Amino acid sequence: MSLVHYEIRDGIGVIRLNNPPVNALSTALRRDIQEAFAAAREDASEALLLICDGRTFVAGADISEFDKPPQPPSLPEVIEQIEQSHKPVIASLHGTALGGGLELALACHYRCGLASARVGLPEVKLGLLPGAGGTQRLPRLVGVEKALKIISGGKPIPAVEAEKMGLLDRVFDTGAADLLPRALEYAREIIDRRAGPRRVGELPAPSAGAETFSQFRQQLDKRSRGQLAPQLIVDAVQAATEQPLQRGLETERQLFVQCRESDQSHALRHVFFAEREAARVDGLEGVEPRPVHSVGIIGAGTMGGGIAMCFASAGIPVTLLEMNGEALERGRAAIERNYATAVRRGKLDEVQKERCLAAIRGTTDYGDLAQVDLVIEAVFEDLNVKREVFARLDRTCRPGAILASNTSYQDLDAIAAATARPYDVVGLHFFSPANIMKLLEVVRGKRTADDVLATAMKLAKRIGKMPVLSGVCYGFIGNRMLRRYGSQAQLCLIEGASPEQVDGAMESWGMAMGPIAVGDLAGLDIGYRARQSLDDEQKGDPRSYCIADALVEQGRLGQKSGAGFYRYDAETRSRKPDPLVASLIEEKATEFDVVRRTFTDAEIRERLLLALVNEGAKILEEGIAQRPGDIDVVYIYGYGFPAHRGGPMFYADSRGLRGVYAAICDLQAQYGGDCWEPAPLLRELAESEMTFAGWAEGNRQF
Ligand code: 3H9
Repeated sequence: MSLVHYEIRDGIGVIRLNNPPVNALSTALRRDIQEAFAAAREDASEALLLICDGRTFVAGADISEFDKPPQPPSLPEVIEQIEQSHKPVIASLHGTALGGGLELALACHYRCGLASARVGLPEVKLGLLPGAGGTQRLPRLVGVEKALKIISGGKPIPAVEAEKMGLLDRVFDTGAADLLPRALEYAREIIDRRAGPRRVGELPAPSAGAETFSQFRQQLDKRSRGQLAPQLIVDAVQAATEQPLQRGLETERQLFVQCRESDQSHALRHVFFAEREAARVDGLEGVEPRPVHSVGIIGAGTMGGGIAMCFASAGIPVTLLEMNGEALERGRAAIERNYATAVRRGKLDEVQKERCLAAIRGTTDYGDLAQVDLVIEAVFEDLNVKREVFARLDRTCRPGAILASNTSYQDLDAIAAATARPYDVVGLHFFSPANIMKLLEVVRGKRTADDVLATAMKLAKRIGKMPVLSGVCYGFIGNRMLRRYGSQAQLCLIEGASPEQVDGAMESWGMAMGPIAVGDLAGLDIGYRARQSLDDEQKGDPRSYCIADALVEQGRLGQKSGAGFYRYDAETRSRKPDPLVASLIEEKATEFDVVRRTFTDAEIRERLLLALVNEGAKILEEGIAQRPGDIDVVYIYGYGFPAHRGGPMFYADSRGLRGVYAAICDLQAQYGGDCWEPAPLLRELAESEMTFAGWAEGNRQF
């Protein structure tokens, strides 16, 4: 059956695309579009209208086809055919016209659409550049500077803004049902005006001085350090100013293929699909989630306040509970400050801010939680305190309410056991600052009910989070791996590297922030306090925390106290190495009989990254994570792992598990310890020349 329906309405040939879910330009769709335009060429229609069924206009090329051999017709061929049509062609947009979808619209002679539509060229987020004329046509239409911004930023823009810059010709402020009649009227107007085809490709080449490009490249160097696509985007747009259309299109094609074949694009495409997959819990298909109309949050500290903001911003009323009025007031003031910052940064307007604040009601009375649909506990990280809270919730909340804990380390099953309804208990591990960070670990206890889990996954999306399922273990997926990573960073220090070398080695590789600086940012007292509740075995190798403990005992808690591993400038918060810390590290090395040596950056990276991979393999094998891609999503969204490297498990797969396993065995021989005990799954996959991804796929089929 054809994916394109064609009919003539009042002299206008209506070409309707229907390729759910997002009308991606698969081979079959490209072929059917080509056939429809060929059929329309000689018929009685006076103009052609390109429109889509379903929730959106075309969302781009079909990303899943990029790893397969290309099949004709190519998108540039289809686009050329449309642009050359001798009848005027009008694109009619709704939803999102993205990537190849916007390029298709740019091949049309006129563009109209709903005011609610958004348009963009997000290829850069996949490590690509627009490969079907976007880098050549967009600057001809909107100028070089705007085009550079749109293409290298990848962020879709609203239709109204697009109209202002001449990217859209007509915007309709109506609902989706009226799009077709309004677009037909617009097409009729074009016929009556005898406006004829207006080809973007025939507009004069855009102009810009060499300086525009060099300045933009410099900005990109800072913003997207180490990434290929943004730089090649500038090359492609520059070609539009220097070459005639056909040559420019060839240049764009070459650069597109270079990007498509790059490791970075493979990694980013993996992340695209992993993000979507992570939101699915195997075995929960068809389970009906519980309705959630109201939420209670216990604890108005940094975490509780941030969580309250997530729900309030999504329009879900929140009851925020604290022990006393003073704590509640402090929490409320912090929330107000955060919303005020969002307004200052243009993310919210005053009306939205007031609406959000009005959605949060403070209380000190547990009774006010009796009727809410979901309660999230965000109190002090102590098992007994949390169990008391849950016992109380059990007595207070209505039957069927979901009881969630935001714990980052405690045993969720032990918390659930404090209630008579462990099946209603789930972990919702938000990351700090909770109103900003996208990651949400949804923790499934031994007895969590399926519909509770389904509710948590769905709700996460509603509040704009990226949910990933985790089983119960110390630290769940992210913090369990972080512990290994952080320990290795500390061991590198005591063995001879400086804090700035460790951070520099990871940041130059692409991590958003090095591990030592992250510790200072989070506050060294947090780990210190957490260690107080552990026995020596749980604490691990004392060499991996003795320096941090000593710093805390000197009152150096990190950024918040002006000093931790680094010294911080009070105003700019920029970090500076501190000779006192260098001496402290040496002292500790002497105390623990460690002979210090020099490190290369590569050695530091090897230890830190392989520590993540080995622990990740254990997590996978134990079934704590559903899939390797889930672990990648956790690390990218929660811990600043560079998306263009695909996450730790993708990194290991791309490097080859045989080599990874051999390197971990070498580290084990050199350093010993639990961290380097190779994960049995890793050994098995290395020996059978497999990848984590291949193993996960096989498991699923099995
Ligand atoms: C490109 O166009 C290159 C050209 O310049 C040159 C070519 C020569 N392909 O996100 P959702 C699937 S590069 C294949 O959950 P939403 C997605 O995997 C492309 N599949 O929905 C999911 O499948 P499943 C440039 C795609 O409503 C389902 O659709 N375009 C594609 O939250 C629903 O997706 C982009 O980068 C695709 N292009 O958001 C746009 N897009 O249900 C990428 C989606 O099995 N897409 N799927 O998991 C998006 O940003 C969002 O999907 C969109 C809808 C905003 C459209």
